Amino acid sequence: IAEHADLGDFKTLEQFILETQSEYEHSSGSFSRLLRDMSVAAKIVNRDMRRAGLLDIYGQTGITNVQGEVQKKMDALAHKEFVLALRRGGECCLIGSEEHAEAIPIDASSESDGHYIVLMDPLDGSSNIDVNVSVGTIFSIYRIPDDVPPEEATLDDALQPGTDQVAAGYIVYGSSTMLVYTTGHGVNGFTLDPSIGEFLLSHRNLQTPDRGSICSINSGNYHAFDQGLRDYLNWLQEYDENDPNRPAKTRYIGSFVSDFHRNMLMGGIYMYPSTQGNPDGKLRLMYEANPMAFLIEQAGGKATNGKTRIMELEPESLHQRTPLFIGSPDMVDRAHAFLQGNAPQQ
Ligand code: P6P
Repeated sequence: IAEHADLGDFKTLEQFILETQSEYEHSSGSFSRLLRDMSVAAKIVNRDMRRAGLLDIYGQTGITNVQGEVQKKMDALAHKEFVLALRRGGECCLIGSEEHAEAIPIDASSESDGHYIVLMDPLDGSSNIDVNVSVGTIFSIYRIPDDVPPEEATLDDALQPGTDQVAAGYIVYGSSTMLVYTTGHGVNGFTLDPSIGEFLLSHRNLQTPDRGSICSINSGNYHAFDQGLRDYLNWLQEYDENDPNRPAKTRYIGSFVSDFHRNMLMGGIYMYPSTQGNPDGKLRLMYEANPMAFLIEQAGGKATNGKTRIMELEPESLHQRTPLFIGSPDMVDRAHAFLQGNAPQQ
């Protein structure tokens, strides 16, 4: 049988990391182990996520997190699993999490250089958990400045612009569980085969279409939108016999990771602008907008705050929010044209 087996493209995440990272990082392998640690936590969260209803861990801890949102048990569990995996791995020295007001120092293990910082939203879209809608984990990885010993790393060392990220990725716990990440050399997606507990390469070198027909936005905030954005949304809904992408389809799951993932694959734009309830936008810069901006740019797309490239924004705090326009490049450009009042006539 062996000589006839179709080798196909069977490649585990670990094999892929070993093959690709050795080209990029100095020989320490520390970064590769960090990615492995993240994938281990992802498998544990996935396991708990798939059993949540049975283990009665839906529902709430009653704790209110720094966002003022009541923490769901799965939120807290996901946060704990990622922190534990990173502590065990010892490759990072500082964690920033949506679920924790302050940065969390981690004792880097003696045998690693531990120069990495992980910023994460352990479980984004958690309001969907109890209604069994897809949710996801988002992470962003930086190196601490070379002159900072790991044990002295502070939050200031984490507040670097998105352009300084060394890696970014997400796990989407959907109809299947996928881990998608970039280290600045393209975007690759891995689908979990639960029967063998391995993430297998399923989406090599993802590229997002230049334009698409999907618009993801909470139209319930229409009353608060600038006129330019209203004009863009109205333009998207107009029929144009010469434009296969209009009228656009509205797809808004209420779970950023899922909306982002679908739009990256099919083409589309996700927008969370300034609203009455969230005048600075709702998405957080450091562990939602920046990592997804890194990914979408590596996939050929764009991410801005309506004016400025997300990854060039100078961070001021761990949990700061930003308006976000992210997805197919032509759609982000078109949104900008409307926002700046020079809407194209056609
Ligand atoms: P709204 C989830 O809380 C989240 O941060 C994103 O995942 C999602 O796209 C957005 O908020 C939904 O917010 O205000 O439209 O319900």
